[in-house]
Amino acid sequence: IKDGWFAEISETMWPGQAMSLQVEKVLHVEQSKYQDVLVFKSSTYGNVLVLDGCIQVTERDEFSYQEMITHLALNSHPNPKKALVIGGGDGGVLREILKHESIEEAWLCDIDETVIEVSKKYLPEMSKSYNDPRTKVHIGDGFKFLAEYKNQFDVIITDSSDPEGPAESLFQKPYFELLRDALTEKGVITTQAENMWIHMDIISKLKKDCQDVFPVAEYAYTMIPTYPSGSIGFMVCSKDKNADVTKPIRFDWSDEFVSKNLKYYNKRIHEASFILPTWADEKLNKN
Ligand code: AAT
Repeated sequence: IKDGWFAEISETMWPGQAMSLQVEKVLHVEQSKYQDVLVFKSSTYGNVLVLDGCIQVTERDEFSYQEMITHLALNSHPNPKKALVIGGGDGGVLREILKHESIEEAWLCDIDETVIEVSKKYLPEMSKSYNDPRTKVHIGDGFKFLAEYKNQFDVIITDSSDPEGPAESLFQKPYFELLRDALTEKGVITTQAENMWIHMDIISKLKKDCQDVFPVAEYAYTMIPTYPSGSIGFMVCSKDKNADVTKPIRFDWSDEFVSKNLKYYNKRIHEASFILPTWADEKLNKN
């Protein structure tokens, strides 16, 4: 933080550019066992959670990411009852999972208890789902956790930080094999899959690895002002070779429910999020 502004600088992950937010007040600074944790109140984006210098969520735009990573997966599954989040310590993805009536259990495994603690304190709209009786929390490394479960979850959402740091293993092929094996027969996954303007090489590799492991693997994206370059993508994969994840196969919500409970996701944006600009489409979908 310099002269009242936070700048998200990373020479390796987004060289030569940095999103800046004006800081009204620093709320929390801590070095946890795994990462630097910072929470500040910004002048126009609400409270902001930063890990190792990277913006994780702001109260103003978090819904566009959390709704999309969650509902792209859950609405691509015929009847999701048991869901798991890897990462996602702020609780936002849990909140979205619990909007589905079919859900009986929502599990979360984050490596860092500190993230959960500070979110309960400073991000109440995201962390409220920790009080839901369907929620089960496990603190630990997502990779190790997954290795212990076979044929257990209908949907698994990997809401992880970027591949530099504790989340590195969550971007590698052995992780996708663990995901596949932890899923039930028609299981679906989504993962945080970076930005097409700056990470095309990571995305191409992610897509290839996912296609080796899952019969269906597609890239979708959402707009979000406070992530690098203003958008972020997801890999959406299914174990069911006949599945078409680009269309919601199930959409239980009335127009009234949608306008009251969802701010970004709807049927049409589900379909639209898989349609890529020409250069990205050529790189990712036409080879
Ligand atoms: N909901 C959007 C916020 C995130 S949070 C990413 C979470 O992943 C953090 O809480 C971090 O503690 C957790 N995490 C990191 N590594 C692991 C691991 N190996 N196992 C389990 N949890 C882990 C995503 C932000 C995206 C940022 C884009 N630039």
